[in-house]
Amino acid sequence: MILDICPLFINGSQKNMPLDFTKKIDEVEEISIADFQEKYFKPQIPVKIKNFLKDSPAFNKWDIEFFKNTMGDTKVGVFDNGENVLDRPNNIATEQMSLSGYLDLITAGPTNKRLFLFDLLKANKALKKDIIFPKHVKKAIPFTLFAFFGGKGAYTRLHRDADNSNVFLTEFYGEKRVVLFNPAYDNLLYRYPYTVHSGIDIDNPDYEKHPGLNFVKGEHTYLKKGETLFIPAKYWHYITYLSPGIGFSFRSLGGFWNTFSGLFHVAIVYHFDMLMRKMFGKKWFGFKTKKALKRANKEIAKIKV
Ligand SMILES: O=C(O)CCC(=O)C(=O)O
Repeated sequence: MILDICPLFINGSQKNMPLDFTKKIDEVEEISIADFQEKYFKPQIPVKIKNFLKDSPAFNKWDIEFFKNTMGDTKVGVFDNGENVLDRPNNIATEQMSLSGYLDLITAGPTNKRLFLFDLLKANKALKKDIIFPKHVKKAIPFTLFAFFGGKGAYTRLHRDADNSNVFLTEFYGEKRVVLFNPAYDNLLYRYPYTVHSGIDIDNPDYEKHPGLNFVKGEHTYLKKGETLFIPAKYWHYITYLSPGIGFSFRSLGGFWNTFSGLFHVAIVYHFDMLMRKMFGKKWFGFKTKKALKRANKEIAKIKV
């Protein structure tokens, strides 16, 4: 169990402190299959691998111009962090536009508009040949190639992935900061029940409202062109775009129980939550918020014993 008490709290000076995600994620230039399996995949420890996809044509090919020239007319769903962001499912876009129009927008200046889980292969099957899955990735899920685009200043709220798969997030253009938290912090990060996201503000935490954050420690890295981050199954992530960025992720199954509970979430829990949202609106969100607070308080009480 990784719960370990944050020293800021012990000193009694927790107010207005930034959240502790100061630990740096391990980085390697390249890694053998055996080392990756033993040091990172089996123990489920995050690692940044700088040249993981160096044999893939995409490594030197995918950038703003490439996407504009090859699929600029494709219609894409665009997300933002506007109203109700904490009570929104992550798969419903707020507006539609052409990919080329979107790329013009993010290169013109800062914007919080993002493409999230944009299904690259559905939009353009030919892209498949640009990616060669490294042999390190066992049980890769071959039909998922999700892209993430964002403008400078865009961010994704703190969440973990609903399908509980292992994620290999690779950046092709620009730079982003990625903050990760171990899945054991689920309650202390105030996950809304029936969802896989949290309402806490990582960059500006409110310790009075969310005292559980005193007990949470995260880790971080910066992802630049060509670099891949291995995010183990169920790890929480929070991503900020430091420049316009283009990345994508591929996935591998996260073990029997993770896969089963992930499928259960996607097939049942998600739809139950959507139904309750429709029926009870803000009241349902209020109920989930209270429940998240209760769970965190219970966890804090256990730690303090
Ligand atoms: O890079 C991004 O914009 C988001 C990535 C992400 O949230 C994910 O892989 O689940």
